[in-house]
Order: sequence, then structure tokens, then C-alpha cells
Amino acid sequence: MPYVELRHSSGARLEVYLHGAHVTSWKNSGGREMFFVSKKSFFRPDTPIRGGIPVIFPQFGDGPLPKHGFARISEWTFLGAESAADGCLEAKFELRHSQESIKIWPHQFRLELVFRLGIDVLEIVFSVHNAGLSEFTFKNGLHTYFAAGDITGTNLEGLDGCKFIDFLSDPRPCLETRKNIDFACETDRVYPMAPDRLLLRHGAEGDAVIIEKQDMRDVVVWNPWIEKSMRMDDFGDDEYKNMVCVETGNLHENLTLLPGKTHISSSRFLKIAAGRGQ
Ligand code: TA6
Repeated sequence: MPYVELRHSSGARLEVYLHGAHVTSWKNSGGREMFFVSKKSFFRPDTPIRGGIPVIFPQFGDGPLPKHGFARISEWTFLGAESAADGCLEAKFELRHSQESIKIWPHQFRLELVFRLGIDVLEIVFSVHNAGLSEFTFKNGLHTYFAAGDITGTNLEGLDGCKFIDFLSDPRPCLETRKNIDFACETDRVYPMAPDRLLLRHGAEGDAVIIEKQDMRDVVVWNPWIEKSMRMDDFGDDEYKNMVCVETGNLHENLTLLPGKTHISSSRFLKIAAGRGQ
């Protein structure tokens, strides 16, 4: 399957498959792989790649469309790459409505993803354009699989005081009271209207990633843990130990887009040195 590789002068690397405009690798300037991709992932037209950054549109979760929408199993068009004034390398991909998409989702649209690769930073700008004559509603987001050396040493900071809905139990909103969310069991929950800056830390002295978002209201946190891992045929039974999904997007409630309008949102991941994530 064709993919694009961006090579930044700092040594940073990004790999994006045209299938789903799916990022499968982000290496920082020191060569560290920041994302997780399952060793058992399929790479085939009708299936999303398991790991990296699955692109969510126009549906999140289950519903009338393929789970998490059709964007991640569609063939995107690479529009080119260039150096930006701030020293980042930019690669642009688009997906437009088609006869196939119209059959299952009767709206004309144009999606654009711009990946901006810097020394220790990756920014993704997600544009949704309504190319039709009537409004439509959608959800969109980035289902990012961050690499974790050992999930038991990983924690996520910044959601304390937020409401969340636990997809695994009672749908009524709960209050997150933990300053640092750690992982010791299956975790699958949405934090609507979450703060725009989180810190994902791997171990007390481990590396950390600052996760920022703009006009992406919500955060979903997911780790399948062992039972669900064993039920996934494109995921190793013990791979839950090496990943955590911190998903950013408009995932909880639909957005409405008027004809001719464009919604732009973004996420930015900044790797910071070990120990600075205090
Ligand atoms: O984002 C969390 C979630 O909805 C989980 O419930 C789990 O199903 C995960 O997405 C992966 O979904 P996928 O369709 O990629 O297997």
C-alpha cells in the first residue's frame, strides 16, 4: 500500500499511508518512535490500520456507517509536501465525496488533513468543508495510539475535575478526581469539553508528550487491557502493555456544518525531554 515519508532535517520522520491518510510512524529528532502500531495490523483496503492515527469522520463509534466512519478506510489523495516558514515540513492530503460515499452518506464534502512535522512536534490540521447545498452533521477526530514502554508506568495529567462518561459501565456522567490517570484495567471513556492541554507521561523519569487541541472539544481515553486484546484479531494479546489511545476530536456530540462552510480543528503533540514532564 502506498505511503508518503516525510524526512525533516532534524532527523524527525513521519509515515502516512494514502489508505485513510493514516499515520503509522512518527519518529522524533532522536529517532524515538512515538506511536504504536500493532504487529498484527492488517494492511488491506477494507480495514483500518491498527495503530498510529486512525482518522475519524463522519461518525464516532458504532452507528449506520462503518465504525468510526469511512474516512479511515478510504483512499485519500496526497496533494504534496513543502517546507513551511517555521521550519516544519508540511504534507497535505484530501478526501472528497464519491459515488460510493454518497450511497452511504448522502452529503458532498471535502476533507483536508495537513501534517506538520517539526523537530519534536507533530501538528495535524483537520478541515471539513461542506461542498453541498444542505447542512450536514458530523463527528471528527484523531484516534491516536501513543507508544507506551510499559502501560503500568504511564499516566495522563490534565483531566482532573472534568466530567466523563464511561463506555464500559453506567452512561451517566461521572467526575474525574485523579490528577494523574493511570492504567490498570480496560479503560474506555469520553471527557466532553476537555481542557485543550494534557500531559501524557511515561514513568517518573520517562519521556512525556504534551497533547494540545484546538476546536476539538472532546478527549477519549482507551486501553483495551487483556480480555479485549484477546478478542481483537489485529492486536496482540499483550500489546495493551505498550500503547494508550488519547483521542482528540469532536466525538461526543455532532457538529452541524452549513452549505459552503468549513470547520477547521487541530491537534499538536510535543515531545518533551525525560523528567521535564513534572
Ligand atoms: O475510541 C475508543 C473505541 O471506541 C473503543 O471502544 C474501541 O472499540 C476502539 O475505539 C477501537 O475501535 P476500532 O473500531 O478501531 O477497533
